[in-house]
Amino acid sequence: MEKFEKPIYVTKPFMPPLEEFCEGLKEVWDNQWLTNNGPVLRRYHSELKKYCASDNVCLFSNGTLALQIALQGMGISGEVITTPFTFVATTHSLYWNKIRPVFCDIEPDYYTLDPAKVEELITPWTTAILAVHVFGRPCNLEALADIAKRHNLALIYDAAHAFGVTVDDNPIGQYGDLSMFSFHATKLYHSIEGGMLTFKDSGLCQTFNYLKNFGFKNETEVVMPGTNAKMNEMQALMGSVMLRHVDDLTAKRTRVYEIYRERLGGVPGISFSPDPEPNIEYNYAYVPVLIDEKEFGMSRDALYEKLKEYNIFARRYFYPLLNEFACYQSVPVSKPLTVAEEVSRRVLTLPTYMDLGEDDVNRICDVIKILSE
Ligand code: T4K
Repeated sequence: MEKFEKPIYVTKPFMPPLEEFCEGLKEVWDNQWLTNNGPVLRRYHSELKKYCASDNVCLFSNGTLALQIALQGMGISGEVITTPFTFVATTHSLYWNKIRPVFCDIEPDYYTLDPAKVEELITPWTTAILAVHVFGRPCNLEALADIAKRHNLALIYDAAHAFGVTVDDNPIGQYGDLSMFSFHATKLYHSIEGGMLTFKDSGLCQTFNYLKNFGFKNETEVVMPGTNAKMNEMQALMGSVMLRHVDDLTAKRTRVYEIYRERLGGVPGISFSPDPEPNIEYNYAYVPVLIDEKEFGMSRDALYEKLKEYNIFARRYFYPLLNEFACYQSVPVSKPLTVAEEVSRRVLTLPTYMDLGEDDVNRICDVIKILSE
């Protein structure tokens, strides 16, 4: 089996038609306005409000700062129950707010926070649950909302992967008190870099706007020690142009996922998550599979390395678990993280992106099948 001529990465950003972007660039040039709540950003903001069916939408330079500011603006402190199976930025946002992460295990089907294990971790210092719709799969929304309500905790979702996902026809950002979306270049939908918060309490809007703009109320008044986390006009332009393509992007990733499922679903030692419930619209942003070393005949790590020989660069999202990183090793883990450890050891995220041809997806499957024999 020939190796791919060019590297196949886990993802590639979608570049919208250059004419569409250039048309917008002309406007930016004419405006001579590049950042600080410019006209393109204001228009994009309105487009997103409509898309998210929410009045409470706030834009940021990236998802990490959006989440950091969300926690600060909501006054979250003490301890927060969260997942170790996510990108480091989730926990870093707690750290930057001097909040102690309390790592809780995940459930085995969709790898999201396991509500059955949350309650036993609540202490008098717990102020919030920070759950992640990892790979765009919605958390157990009802169970987490019930726990948060009974214990008077804020419920915050890291929805970095979940743009475009709906539950009962509601955009996913409408669940919980607040959700953060990442518009990083590697995401299904992007604004080069970017982040968005959607939230229930409209009173937070003003606070977030202060926090992302140095705390300025006007030219002479600074009402809080904010930072600089503003989205600029180029990002807003890219985001706005990309919105026109989001349905096609999702359709393509759905098709890619289907091919992987069809071709690899029956291979011994490779497993996929169960299909979503009928009330959920996925975005199929990622293609995570679990490798069972015994059945597949090769460990996840061996497969990951072997694929590189074919110029296929899959990723081990999310390995290691966050509590295993040097900077979080001192965080005590009071309950076993059995499922998270197992999933993190076995997960492999396969390439998916708009420009990945169906022939290439089939070829990746052929390589994996050959390696399994
Ligand atoms: N919460 C969660 C759950 C997240 O997953 C993330 C980000 C955040 C919070 C924070 O949001 P942001 O602050 O980023 O908005 C990537 C992304 O950089 C990161 O945004 C993302 N999660 C994470 C899951 O993936 P890396 O370290 O894997 O990126 P990198 O540079 O290795 O890119 C992956 C592949 O994409 C490369 O092998 C090649 C390809 N690529 C990448 C870029 C940037 C391109 O082809 N072109 C490009 O421009 O983290």
